Amino acid sequence: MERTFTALKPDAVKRGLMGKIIERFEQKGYKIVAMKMMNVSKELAAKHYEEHLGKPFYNDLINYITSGPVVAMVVEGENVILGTRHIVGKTNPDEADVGSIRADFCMTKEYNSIHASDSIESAKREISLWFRDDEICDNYKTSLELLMGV
Ligand code: 3AN
Repeated sequence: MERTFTALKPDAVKRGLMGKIIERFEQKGYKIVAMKMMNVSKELAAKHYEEHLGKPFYNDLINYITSGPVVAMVVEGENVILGTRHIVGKTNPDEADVGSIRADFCMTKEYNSIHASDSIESAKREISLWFRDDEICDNYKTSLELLMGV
């Protein structure tokens, strides 16, 4: 089963949106196989956002993601990488589809509440960057898995 990495950013934590956002993944039927609240070091932030090094918003991005707690998650499900990008919505909340997290909860692309991997390669890279293997808790079945007999 495919896995993706997602992280609730400090604005989502501070605004009390954690439950509402996590609920969307649960109600979709995805399986949360890892989750932790953490303060992000500058080193981890730099590795995570290495593709943006040199861009005008890079320093603000690093300062922001390290400014308060983040809730990092690994989510599992069929086509979960693409599905999660749809649930999250476009980077710019003004362009995100209504019903997506960024359209419904966010006003700016700087404070856009959530990160989600954009490809199989970045999901693999980000999961291993943020989680150790023994932090993955896939030793349970969701009700949907039981229904589907998987
Ligand atoms: P996404 O999170 O939608 O995959 P990326 O990977 O292009 O977007 O950008 C990473 C993060 O950098 C975004 N979530 C957003 O917080 C920030 N960002 C991206 N583009 C801009 C921009 N033009 N101005 C300010 N911040 C930006």
